[in-house]
Amino acid sequence: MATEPRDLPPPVESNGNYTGEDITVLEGMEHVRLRPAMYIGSTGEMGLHHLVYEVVDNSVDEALAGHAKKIEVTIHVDNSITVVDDGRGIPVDMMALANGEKMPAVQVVLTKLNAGGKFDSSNYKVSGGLHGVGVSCVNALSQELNVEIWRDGHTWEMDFSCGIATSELRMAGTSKRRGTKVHFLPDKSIFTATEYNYDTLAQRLRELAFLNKGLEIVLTDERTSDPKTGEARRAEFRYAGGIAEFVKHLNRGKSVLHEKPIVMEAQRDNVEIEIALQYNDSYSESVFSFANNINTVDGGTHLSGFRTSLTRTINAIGQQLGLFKDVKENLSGDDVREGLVAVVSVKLSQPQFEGQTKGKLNSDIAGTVQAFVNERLGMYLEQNPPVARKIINKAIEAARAREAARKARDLTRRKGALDGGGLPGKLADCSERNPDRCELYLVEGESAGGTAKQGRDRRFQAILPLKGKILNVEKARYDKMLGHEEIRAMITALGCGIGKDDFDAAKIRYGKIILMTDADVDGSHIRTLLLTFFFRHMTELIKRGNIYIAQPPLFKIKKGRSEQYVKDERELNRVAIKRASEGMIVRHGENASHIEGSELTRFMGYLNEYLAFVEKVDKRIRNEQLTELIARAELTHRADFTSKNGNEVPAKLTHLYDELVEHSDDFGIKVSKPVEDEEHHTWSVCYTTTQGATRCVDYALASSPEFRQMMAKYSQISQYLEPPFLIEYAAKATQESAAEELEGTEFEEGQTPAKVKAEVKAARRASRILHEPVEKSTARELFAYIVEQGKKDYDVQRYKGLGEMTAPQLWETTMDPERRTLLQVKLEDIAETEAIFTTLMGEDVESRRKFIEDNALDVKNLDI
Ligand code: 0RA
Repeated sequence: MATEPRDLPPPVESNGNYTGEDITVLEGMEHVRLRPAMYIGSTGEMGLHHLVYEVVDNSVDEALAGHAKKIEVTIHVDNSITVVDDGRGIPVDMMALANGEKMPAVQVVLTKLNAGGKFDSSNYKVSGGLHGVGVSCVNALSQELNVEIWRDGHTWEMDFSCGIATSELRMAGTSKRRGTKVHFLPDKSIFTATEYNYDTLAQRLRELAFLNKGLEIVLTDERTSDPKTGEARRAEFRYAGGIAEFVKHLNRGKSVLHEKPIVMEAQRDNVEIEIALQYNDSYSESVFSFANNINTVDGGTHLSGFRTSLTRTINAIGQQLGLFKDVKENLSGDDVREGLVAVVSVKLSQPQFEGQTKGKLNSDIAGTVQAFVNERLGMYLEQNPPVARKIINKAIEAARAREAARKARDLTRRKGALDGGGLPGKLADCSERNPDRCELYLVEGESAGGTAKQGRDRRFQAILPLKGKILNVEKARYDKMLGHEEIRAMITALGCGIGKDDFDAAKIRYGKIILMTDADVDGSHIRTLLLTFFFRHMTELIKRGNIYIAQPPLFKIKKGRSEQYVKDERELNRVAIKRASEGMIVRHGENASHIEGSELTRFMGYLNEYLAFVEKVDKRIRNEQLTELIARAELTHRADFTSKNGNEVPAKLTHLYDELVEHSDDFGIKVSKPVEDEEHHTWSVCYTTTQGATRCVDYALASSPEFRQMMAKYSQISQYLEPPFLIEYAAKATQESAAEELEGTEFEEGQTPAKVKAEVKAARRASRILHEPVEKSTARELFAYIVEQGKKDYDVQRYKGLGEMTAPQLWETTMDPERRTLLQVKLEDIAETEAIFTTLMGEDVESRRKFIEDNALDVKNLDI
């Protein structure tokens, strides 16, 4: 770490040692589980991600104290998380508690609330999660938590569940490493959200790397794999330049007024201050402030100190340089912040935060920061007059434009164009008046708008069709924006006004504002333009969760005149499986027992999930047939890898070894004798491929989340999984005529549909014998064959335009609250949202083209 030394706060413990008595347990772990929101803010997506930040913050503390250099975060396939650092390792020695009980320090850290604080009080702890509650909260809220510690030449392990130790601390083996690994699975009975968002974690970890220069953070997402390389998605964050690089990152794709960010850093009055700023030629402001690595979204004393000084300094230098000859008033704060990108980061001991979300710094440091910026920024601008001139001239231009905009707004306001007075002509309003029940669809194009008007439920759904591309508000000043017809129509329809003085979110006429655009490049561009508008001018609506994105179906399947829309790839497979498994028998294994009908459909569903995990596990094995064979060895417990008397190879592993040797020619592998691993005292079997790669079936593989999940699915269907598989199916023609027969039948009294169905079934069964069975030797091939059969004769199209659908289809697939899925637009991280908008909206045509290409059809990436 390249940070300057800091003054230490007065130590609480005179000798710096911790003892059991020091740990004040304020409340039990039960309370954390009872009132999780009190500790981590929410049990939704935010809280779920907080668990990661909480653990990572402990590792960042190790880094800030100079003991760790690298932190690795992994998202596993079951949405469990592993955080590994190369710090000192959580202490493992025995401690005496206040009640005389003794337990290992690591258990204290992980099971006693606020224990961390006591340990660290002799350190200079500057980091801290948003709630700073400690890793014991993460433990309390995890179904499962395992620690591995490398310390003093040993490997230590301990397991927990819901905050309670489920094992002793064990010395598992020997190791030269140093550090801590924490693996946890958030408790599904507590969290309402269970899926980690890669981008959310990436943003925060990148931010931490920017804020702590030199620290390396690696994020890996084992749930995904690159279609080309098969590798898990991965990002490495390490910035030697710290927040100066942060500012450059925020300005990427923009035209900057000066090449290098202005950087000011020093320690004043026990506060470490780091500020970087760089102007671009846009009209918006992006200033981010942090206190002890926490993003202070509501600013606070550090930010106001900076702002005050910025305005003062720029006015003072402007006077000095004689730039204000024909400017009447001083430049305002808004003027000097137009086009400003800045990061203000302070680190101090015992920071005071205000408000429930700790979004505002309250410590008395405004004067310190202001004096510091006065001095450093003043000096910089004096020494760099060309830069000073550019910045000040831009601010002067901003002041003039602001005056013009004020006049324009007054004019439009007088004409009544922006209040709800006269609604736009092309708005098809709803009859309901209570905003909570009303929805406004902003629809791309007049024609889709027309379809939506016919398809909607006019009681609560209003439609506003938008013509062509709306104005890019990123590139236009206020007055020009208010002159744009589509934007004016939108503002009027929304009814909440616009601008600093007039906007009032409470006046919104619709609780849900739903963007409905085509699933193509143009559509995603229009959606982005709309989001830019809301982001820049009605941020509050995004914060309140009023903005949504409609999700039209992704596929259309057609056969003859009948057509069906399906939501996504999963559903497409489900439909295909259902179709194919009608009239099909699958025999499996040596004794050829068979499955058919609904049992087969259900089996296919499980098989689909099982194969998804086989694919993940196969990232390590690289031969699916071999992976399936390893699954059949059923190595699920640690005991399967250990032997009672220590030096005997465990039975299941011996069996696997024999199987591998037997099939070594088929797989092209060379198997070596089982070996015992030093670090964990477990046995493993390894083999070498023809390419020379050595792979091992060991406890690490078997305890990986993907392997566990694969085995969980395996156990549901293991009885059916013995190859070979024989597929017998009904003649296509017979199937079809049977289906037609069923559809066309008008049922007479006494003739039940069930009876007709039974007849059709019998006809199919009879026709089957006419066909040669098809043989498949792996579960994967079986699955692929059945899906292929299900898609046969059906025309599967990637659906494109909203205009393709009829009004009833649009209602059924996209607008009906009972059946649709809406994506809520979130403002999780303004910094990154800003960067994405810049990529899309800014000058850099090449990066914009690439971004749109990469993301055009992936709506999720725009779920900002
Ligand atoms: C308590 C005391 C010490 C280190 C830690 C906790 C610690 C916790 C975590 C959590 C993740 N990684 C961690 N690394 C360290 C001080 C250790 C000492 O004095 O040796």
